[in-house]
Amino acid sequence: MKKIILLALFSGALFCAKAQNKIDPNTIKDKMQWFADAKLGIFIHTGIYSVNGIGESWSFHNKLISHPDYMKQVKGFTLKNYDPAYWADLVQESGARYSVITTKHHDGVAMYDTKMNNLSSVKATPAKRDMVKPFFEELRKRNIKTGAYFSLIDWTNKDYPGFLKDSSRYKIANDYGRWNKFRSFFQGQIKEISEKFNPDLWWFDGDWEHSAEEWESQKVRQIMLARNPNTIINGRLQGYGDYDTPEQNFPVKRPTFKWWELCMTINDNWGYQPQDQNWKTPYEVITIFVDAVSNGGNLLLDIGPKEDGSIPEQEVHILKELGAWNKRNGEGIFNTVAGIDLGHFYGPTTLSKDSTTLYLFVYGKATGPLLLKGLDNKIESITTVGTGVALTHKVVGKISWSPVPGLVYIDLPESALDQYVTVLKVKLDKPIKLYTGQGGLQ
Ligand code: FHN
Repeated sequence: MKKIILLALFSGALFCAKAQNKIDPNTIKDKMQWFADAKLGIFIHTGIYSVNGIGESWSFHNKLISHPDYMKQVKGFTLKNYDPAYWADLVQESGARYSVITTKHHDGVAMYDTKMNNLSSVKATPAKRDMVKPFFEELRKRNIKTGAYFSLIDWTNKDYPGFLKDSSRYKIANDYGRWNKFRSFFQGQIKEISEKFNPDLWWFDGDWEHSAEEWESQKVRQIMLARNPNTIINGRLQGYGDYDTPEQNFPVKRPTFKWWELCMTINDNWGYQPQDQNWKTPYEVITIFVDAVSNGGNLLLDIGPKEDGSIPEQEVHILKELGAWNKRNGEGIFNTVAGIDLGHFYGPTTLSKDSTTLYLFVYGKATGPLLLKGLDNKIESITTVGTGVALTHKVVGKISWSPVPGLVYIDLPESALDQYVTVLKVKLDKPIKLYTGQGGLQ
């Protein structure tokens, strides 16, 4: 019943990842450091669904198109303008430190040269190309970490129990041999991807259809770690992943997960759909990004290339604007940690790792005076990160005999504002000390 409700909720858009509960964060702390510092990744949904420009996998699962008609798209997948170096350049220009590409979505069509069956961009489409290999090579040349998205669900595979939304092929309990056959198949693909591409990060999807025991999640984790003990695994392996992945939904309160990443579409869909012109603006993307980082998370921003391998111009524009903003203001983002509570500053903040610098993020056209509360430090200087303008401030209401710090009002002239989000760098005399009491005499 639970499974039916979950599936009903799906239109391929909403999903909130389960907290990882089987992996002790202390045992993986070191390998997670690059991920914690990376802050931004670019997600790429590429697949045959871009031929008709329809929903990735879900369109046939939800019976918007028949499965045979959906699969006919393999014949139109040409990749004739696929330029992996350009893709990697674009990822780099956005400021992202990692990129995750779909090696296989729920439709079962591999985007690499799998030897486990013939359903791949290499064997089944006119592209006759492995997309993953050259992309990873180009990313590595640019020092960008590589991520492999892999769908555990494989609705096209004849040995996979699930198929259309209201029909399945069989029940595992009634045909364990068949399930075992599928398990050898998907685990074989995971071994292949490990051996061929050695991803820095694995991004599983679709674990909700079966339990950890059924997927053999623990064994799957070991397959990947045997090849690369440092590889990072997202939290969609029924409790055997390293970090959590809220999807499309923005956390309002700071998540309690140790490591997390918000995955989000750049318009309303994961893959290329020409009718979807509901692009998020650069301002929206940047504020969402800042929000995630200020709460200790990453943003994995998704794009959907066309069947010929070209990237829609609106996506290029947004990635470039994001990159230009990162170039101006990245000091307040990369290699920082989550900021202070909203009670101290009514906006997002981050801290340098030694917490002697506080970064304040000011959205839109707001100008000062901005208010900082409960800061029990001496301020050495305040400047804007992007434009390097020195700002003046005033401490108000400090009572000499009281331990309660005064209010800090910061002047922010309009001329110092960033086009999107302005970042202020507050240099402190020592690691940040905050007063969190209730005021008064205590
Ligand atoms: O069903 C998929 C969906 O198509 C898309 O791939 C997203 C990306 O996170 N994940 C799934 C649902 O959670």
